[in-house]
Amino acid sequence: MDGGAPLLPETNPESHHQQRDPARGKRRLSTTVLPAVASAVVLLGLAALFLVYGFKDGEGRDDVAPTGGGGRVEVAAVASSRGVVEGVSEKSTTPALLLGNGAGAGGKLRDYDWTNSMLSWQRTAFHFQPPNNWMNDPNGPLYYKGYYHLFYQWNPDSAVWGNITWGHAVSRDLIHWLDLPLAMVPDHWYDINGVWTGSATQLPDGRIVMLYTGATTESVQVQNLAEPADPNDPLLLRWAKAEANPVLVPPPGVGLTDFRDPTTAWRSPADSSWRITIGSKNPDHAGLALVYKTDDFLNYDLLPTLLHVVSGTGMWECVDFYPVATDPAIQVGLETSTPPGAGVKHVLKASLDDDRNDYYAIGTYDGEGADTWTPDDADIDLGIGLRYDYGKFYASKTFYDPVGRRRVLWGWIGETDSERSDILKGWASVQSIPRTVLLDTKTGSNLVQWPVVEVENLRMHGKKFNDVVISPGSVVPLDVGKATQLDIEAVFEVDTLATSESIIAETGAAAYSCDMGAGAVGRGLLGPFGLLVLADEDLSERTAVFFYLIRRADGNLTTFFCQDELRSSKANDLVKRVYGSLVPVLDGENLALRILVDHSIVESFAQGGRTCITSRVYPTKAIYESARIFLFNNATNIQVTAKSLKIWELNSAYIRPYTD
Ligand code: DQQ
Repeated sequence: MDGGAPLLPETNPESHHQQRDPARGKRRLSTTVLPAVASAVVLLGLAALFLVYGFKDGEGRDDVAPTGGGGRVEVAAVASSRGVVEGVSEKSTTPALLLGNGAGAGGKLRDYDWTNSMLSWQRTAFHFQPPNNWMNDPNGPLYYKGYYHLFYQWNPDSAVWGNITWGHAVSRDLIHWLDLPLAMVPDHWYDINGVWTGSATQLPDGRIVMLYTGATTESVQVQNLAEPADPNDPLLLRWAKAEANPVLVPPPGVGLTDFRDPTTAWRSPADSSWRITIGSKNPDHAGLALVYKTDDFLNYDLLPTLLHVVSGTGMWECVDFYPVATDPAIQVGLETSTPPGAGVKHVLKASLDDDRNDYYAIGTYDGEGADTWTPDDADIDLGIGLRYDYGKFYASKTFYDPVGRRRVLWGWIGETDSERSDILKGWASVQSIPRTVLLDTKTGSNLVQWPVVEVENLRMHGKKFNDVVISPGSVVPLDVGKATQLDIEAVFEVDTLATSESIIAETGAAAYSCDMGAGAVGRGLLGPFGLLVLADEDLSERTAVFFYLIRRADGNLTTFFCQDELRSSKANDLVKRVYGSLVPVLDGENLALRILVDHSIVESFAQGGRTCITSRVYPTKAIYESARIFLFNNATNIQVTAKSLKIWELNSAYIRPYTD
């Protein structure tokens, strides 16, 4: 395999650390565009086949009854979800839809008349998606013999959660993917109700151990071990489950369905044996992380102390634990076993089942003593403070990439529509763009996430705008041509005269949050302003990405970064929210944001990735050639200038099924 022609287009991350000039984007056509054009042809062919034959599930049942391009589509068979009865609340939209604007008087959803062309447009072009059906958590990411491997929770039978198996895809560059045959299926008593989430550990001798949660015949959550059946195969096509499985069962005092998602192992700095942590909760509803010690990944000792526990946070799913460098001169990721000490902090992350958000905190790991972790700031402890992403982003996982010397994060972007719509379109969920994660050494108190540099290889023609003035109450159209696959970088300057002289302090930052009031159509003294993406010509649909400043009583500014989906679609059978949070802005910094638009995904990064927001949106009009972008300023007392605006059209990635 190694000596043959590459299966996938290759790019070298080392050559892309420079900021690119959008005007020069076209030059890369010969190296990256042509394979991607070929893939687009394959994808279009596949899409045409889907439209003609519908999406078949594993048993050949039609999940979609397609009509002609503009006709309404109907659900032929309603697959029911098994998540809740099996201990996983996999789809959080239903209750929210019933409470929100989608519900009629009797709590019945008003279904939108989705057409095939609207639904087909929603499929993304450069975010990873399997060919069809339901996907959730990213699992066991790793780099092996020239390939990045991504496994994912997948239902082979339908577009709703259930029958969970491990899908598997490989890439040379984290952007272009070959979707491989299933890595693991539920076929033993210890995982017959699902091959659930797990993580990979690469041992010093190159051996890979994969630990994952299995749901047993009785739906008890146990931990299992699997290894590549052929370590010489760089694609790692076949996996062998250990004879000894399950290698861990819920310990006394831990609920039988509250014991899941083992982490990548790290080496104890004290005795060189391995440690893993597994999420759970206690009877008082405190979320917690158990720590196990192992030498051989078959036998484990539960340590008497918890890695960490936080009251009121409920079940911790998909815990992740990794080191980050504190030295500004070291802008690389750290290998998972990097010991604590000078220049190293540890990040603890948990996915909170209660609210389906990913929280993290930065702190110190005591590896020499009790194997505990302590947050730097108890006020923003895990689950009550910072989040990776303030939009739709869950069950994420990182891995250390030894080639790029970086830590890479993936998250599951779920749907915010109804299960009926997921069945109509035949698929559900997307993985986020892979993001590098570093400690923000300027603030010292948060992470920064940024799309992996290889995304920039997809940049085609770009446009630059400088010094665009956006007066209070105005909307400025930006002529960029096709606006459904974009990479946008914007730097804003706010007229400081106005902010310092004519503004009396608003009631204070505590009085504002992104989701209060009218979102992007509200009018404050110093916000909102930013961009409208996936907007149609007359702005009847648009998704707003914006800043909102508040002058505090002490005269200083507090900055919020928000994303407003309330007017993103005419359809009502959707959850539409205004997401967002505070973003630190240091002295002398301009306001900066980056937005990736990929059909129905808007993934945004403020101030270099200090605060991130991802939306899954469902426009009905602002699609295909009708999608536009605009600048807007709804603040009453500031003039905003887009100092620099770079907008690239992004090519489609090469994501296709593998054939032997
Ligand atoms: N998804 C998996 C579980 C995990 C949950 C099941 C998080 O292992 O806790 O599909 O989304």
